[in-house]
Amino acid sequence: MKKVSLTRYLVEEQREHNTIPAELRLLIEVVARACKAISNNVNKGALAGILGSAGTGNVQGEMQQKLDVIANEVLLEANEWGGHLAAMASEEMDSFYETPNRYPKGEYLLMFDPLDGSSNIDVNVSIGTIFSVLHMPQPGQTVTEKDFLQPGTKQVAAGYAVYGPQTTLVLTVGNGVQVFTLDREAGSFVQTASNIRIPEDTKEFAINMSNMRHWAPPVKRYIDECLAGSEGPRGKDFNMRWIASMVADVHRILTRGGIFMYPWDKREPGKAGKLRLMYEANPMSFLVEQAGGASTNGLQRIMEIQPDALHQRVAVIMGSKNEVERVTRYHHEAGQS
Ligand code: P6P
Repeated sequence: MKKVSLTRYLVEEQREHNTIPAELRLLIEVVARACKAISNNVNKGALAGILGSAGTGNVQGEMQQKLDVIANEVLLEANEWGGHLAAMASEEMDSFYETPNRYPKGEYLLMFDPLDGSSNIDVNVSIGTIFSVLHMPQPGQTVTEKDFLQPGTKQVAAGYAVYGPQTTLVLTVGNGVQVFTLDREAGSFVQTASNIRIPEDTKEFAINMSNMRHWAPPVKRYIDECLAGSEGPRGKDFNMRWIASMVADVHRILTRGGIFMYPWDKREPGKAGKLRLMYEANPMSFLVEQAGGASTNGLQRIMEIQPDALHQRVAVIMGSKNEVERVTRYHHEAGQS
């Protein structure tokens, strides 16, 4: 594969498919540079005294890690001055952050989970940054939360960086899924895979099994069948993986197939699920669908859900198409509401 930098990919994609206007290209390059800076911080870890709790909580009611706060700051500072954004929203912030009046406002909205999988930071397990890009409905107007509340089908770009053995950026602008690996010597992301595809079938499922007693029947039925293996109704043995870092689990699925599930459970019946729709489920769903996979909340395509709140949560079932369709079918058969 010829060495194609992220910048060259974006320029050539714009030239050939007109999918990446200059402002969007700038946005993606700025986010990529911010992910490089976050990667450098993550890699320092204890050496820089940035592990452990920040001693503050976020809107999710979660204890923030020092690196959560650092990653959030890096993304805000990198993006606020470029003139490509009207506003940003983050898992770590109660409300959105409008581009300050001292800078020009752009036509895009950027949402992100600055550091997903924080419980893995102190134990040196892969974590990542997830981002989603929407058009500002009325550029130039004062931004309101309502401007963010667009279904996932309206995303113009989505991606994540996974900070693992390699630092990898996975991106879609609606024309397939492209993978870039950080070349630390050159300090740039280089394309290492193009138009990746998720196998429609799999033998690998990802779910937190300790929640089994809380699941709705269709999820229990599906997992029981996987556990029954070749002697059971599926006629094949399954393997299980759970990294407790959505970015790492979804990256594995984009790389070799699988199904990722964080379903609704009865502990918090009022909450649709644990994961957040706008900056976790929607961007990951865009990537998964662009790679030939499927993504539902058990009943409907996640990207068709009309959001009603910035931090709303959603049940997530995504990955290999035939497996996601099976779980979704089980929900419909159960008349699961
Ligand atoms: P549990 C990380 O906190 C996260 O939001 C996702 O990245 C991950 O898939 C999930 O929560 C893990 O949740 O309940 O297994 O710790």
